[in-house]
Amino acid sequence: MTAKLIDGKAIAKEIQEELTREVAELKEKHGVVPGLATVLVGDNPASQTYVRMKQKRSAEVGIHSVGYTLPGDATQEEVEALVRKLNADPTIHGILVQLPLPKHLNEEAVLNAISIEKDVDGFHPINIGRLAMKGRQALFAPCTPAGIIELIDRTGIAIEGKEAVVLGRSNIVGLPVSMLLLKRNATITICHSRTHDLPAVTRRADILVAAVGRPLMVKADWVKPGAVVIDVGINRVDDPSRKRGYRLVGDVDFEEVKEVAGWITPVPGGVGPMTIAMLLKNTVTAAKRAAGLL
Ligand code: NAP
Ligand code: L37
Repeated sequence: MTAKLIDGKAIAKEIQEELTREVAELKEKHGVVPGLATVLVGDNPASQTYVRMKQKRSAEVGIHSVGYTLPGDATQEEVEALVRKLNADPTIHGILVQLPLPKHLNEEAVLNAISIEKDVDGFHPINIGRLAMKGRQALFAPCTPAGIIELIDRTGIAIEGKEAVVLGRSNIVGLPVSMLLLKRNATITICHSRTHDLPAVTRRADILVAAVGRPLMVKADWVKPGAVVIDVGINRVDDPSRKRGYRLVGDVDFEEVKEVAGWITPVPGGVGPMTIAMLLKNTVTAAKRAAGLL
């Protein structure tokens, strides 16, 4: 292996330790306990796992966490009523509605209902709009994209002036991570399912972010020697030898690409844990703002 490993699990742990100290101090000095409400609609197994992990990590750092689960056939009005209730609850500083929502619900209207001061997922249209515009500050950056930037920063890799190629343009990863990289003065290329000759485009990247949801798609000859490769993909592939019957693989063929890249994130243990760490960080920020401490 020539690439150095970017250990997302270890970096996330470091952030959680910082937050644990900060939360203890907030409580001691100001009597403030950050509160996070998670809202899960339906029974998507991956979403259930992530929400459970978010609640567990919240509790570990001292965040008061309250989980709401609504049935898969919940109505638009029921979901929005819950959001409005949480908007009005002073013990809750952050509201996370886990996506995707069941098909019959209007995601845009639900996200729009979240108070922007409590939008710790950063998906409210005002927060996304500010993220996209020059000279504006979003109150929160979306967790996975923010986690990617934090991973790069904490590894000591410069972003400014670099060629960054993002594979994927989704609302939750590809698009917002592109906007964050642009804000940090990288030169951005965004690829998607209609891009011609993907390997030729990705080979230009100094920083390559893969967020497509296609197991092991990025091969060694897609990568410029020495590039920083960030693998966002979390794909379950059948594996009867595992207790749970599947294993997780990224969008990058790690075994091949690690021989070419300069830096690489693993799956699991890369971007995933950072998504949760940034949610906790955003929740603490929300609580500090609500208490007038920021
Ligand atoms: P998504 O909404 O399905 O978007 C996938 C994007 O990839 C789309 O822009 C799509 O293009 C593009 N794409 C799909 N197949 C392609 C192909 N063959 N060639 C080129 N582009 C292609 O997915 P997402 O929500 O962004 O998630 C992407 C991956 O990241 C998934 O594996 C997901 O599980 C994972 N994820 C991880 C975390 C984490 O914390 N680590 C968080 C969120 C998501 P079009 O726009 O043209 O359709
Ligand atoms: N903030 N994140 C936010 N809001 C949403 O609406 N859907 C969504 C979202 N996505 C999300 O939570 N993704 C996610 C993905 C992976 C992890 C956490 C969150 C994660 O921690 N993955 C571990 C492995 C977990 C496992 O064993 O299943 C990892 O090491 O990658």
